[in-house]
Amino acid sequence: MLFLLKKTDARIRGVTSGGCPADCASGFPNTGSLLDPMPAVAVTRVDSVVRGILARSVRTIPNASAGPNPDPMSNPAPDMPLQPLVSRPQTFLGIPAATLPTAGSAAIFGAVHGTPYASAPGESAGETGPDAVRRAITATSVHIDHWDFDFDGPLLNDGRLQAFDLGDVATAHDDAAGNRRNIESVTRAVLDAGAVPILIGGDDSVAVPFMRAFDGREPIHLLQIDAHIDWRDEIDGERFGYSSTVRRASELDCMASMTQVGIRAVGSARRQEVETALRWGSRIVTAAEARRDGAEAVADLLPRDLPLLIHIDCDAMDPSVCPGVNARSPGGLAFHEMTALIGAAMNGRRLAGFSIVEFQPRADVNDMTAAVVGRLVSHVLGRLARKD
Ligand SMILES: [Mn+2]
Repeated sequence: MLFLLKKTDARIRGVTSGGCPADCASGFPNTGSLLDPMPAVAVTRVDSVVRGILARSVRTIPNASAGPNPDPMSNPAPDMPLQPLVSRPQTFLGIPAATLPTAGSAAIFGAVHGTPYASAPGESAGETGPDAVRRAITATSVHIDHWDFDFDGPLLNDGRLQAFDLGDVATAHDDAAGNRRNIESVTRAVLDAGAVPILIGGDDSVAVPFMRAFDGREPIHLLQIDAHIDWRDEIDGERFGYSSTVRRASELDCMASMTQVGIRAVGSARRQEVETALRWGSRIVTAAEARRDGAEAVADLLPRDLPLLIHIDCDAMDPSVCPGVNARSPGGLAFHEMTALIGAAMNGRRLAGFSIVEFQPRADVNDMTAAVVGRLVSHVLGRLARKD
């Protein structure tokens, strides 16, 4: 019954989490038995396992906060049942909604909140990133079964790929521990179902629990495409914020190796972060190098014997392509350079998961970024639909 904790509970559990050496060693607060790694189960058992998680997660909120309620997720109405997944009025490209994907399918879900820095402003009322992407891509692509000229056929290859929209992970601006718990839990459930998780953020901190969900499984290679390396151990004491995503990923047992592409200009990294990343074994490919050498050459740097986790920060792309980000950095990748890199990376490699983060709707210009994010996710679907 404690799966989705509200603010007060989360604070209490955060304070009392010091007595959990295993969890504290990994830097995560004690999240209780529900976050214990789920046992390996046969696919036929997955459905009941996930349903069990969902059933245990339903929780009644006895008291709603007083005052204005711009965000129903952070201030639920009295007695509103909460689950880790919240269905949305529109699905991505009109694909079926589901709470449990089938084996071999692609499972798209949004996560609006992760671990905000204390200095970060709360989100403004209005459309969230995942919903803006759903609306923009569905409006511009019209019908998913129409001819897609990027793939010389319908996007999902006449049903070769099943894709589902799980809705959004239940998150709240001021419940970072709960957000991490829910994002990891939903991602683990998707992986247990044998589906490929596709996450739409949210800022880059939503990828911390997303990547953690891959731990305890097979070794993977991380392809991070970003203007920034995100190797800070902490900022103002926060270790799970958007500048620490790759640092936290590097600490996972499953993270065998990584390549960071599109890096440029100045971010949160100082000399010590660069040295730490290189000492760990990260291969850093700057935006200038990626442009000079091309997508195929960059993809050739990736191992062929490891499943690939592709993680994109929208600021990897040029602001003229993706203006809707918090940190616009000139000199980024063009759209066709990004799709070429995704395609070359997925060619001959199994995709373990995909995440795209840092789309900020209030900084967008006429839905440009929303459409680009939607189309990049579509490219991943199109590639998955054309695997052997
Ligand atoms: Mn970035």
